[in-house]
Amino acid sequence: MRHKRGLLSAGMLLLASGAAAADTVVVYVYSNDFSLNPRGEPVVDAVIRVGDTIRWLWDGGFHDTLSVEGSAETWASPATAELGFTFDHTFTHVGEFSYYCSIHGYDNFDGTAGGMAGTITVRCSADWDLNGSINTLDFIGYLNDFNAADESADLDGNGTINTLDFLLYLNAFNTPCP
Ligand SMILES: [Cu+2]
Repeated sequence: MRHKRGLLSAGMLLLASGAAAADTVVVYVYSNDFSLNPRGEPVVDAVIRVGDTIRWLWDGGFHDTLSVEGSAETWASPATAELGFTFDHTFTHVGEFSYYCSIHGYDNFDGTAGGMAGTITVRCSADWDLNGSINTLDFIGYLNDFNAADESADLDGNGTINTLDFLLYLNAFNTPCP
């Protein structure tokens, strides 16, 4: 009886802590681009999951990062040339979000930006392979990371990977993705 009650409260805890642990993804800011790669390497825009944080890292030059007008995700960093300066924004909406540097780029006022500009693409949390659709491959991908005890499988972010993390993934997988 005691044991049963314990299981029940574990289940309620699970419902209460639906938010998955999230990653922080670094985007380099340099003259004149935004990229997952440091300067000199191919420019790649970030693709993340809902709840993840983008950390822009100043890597040379005087820049800022601003969301375009009308964006469901809004942020505005200070303009600075300080090497190693960082600015964080946590994304809570699924979609593709354009942004720009107001010194070397511009807002097109149609949801896009030009010049020194980039996009952050935000996928649903069950989209494990980040390809824009949720299917068996995502499930298998999570299962692989779970079995490999990969840190990314620790969805409740408590430092251990166990059944509760698996259930969190299952919940996300069964939740419709906009
Ligand atoms: Cu700039």
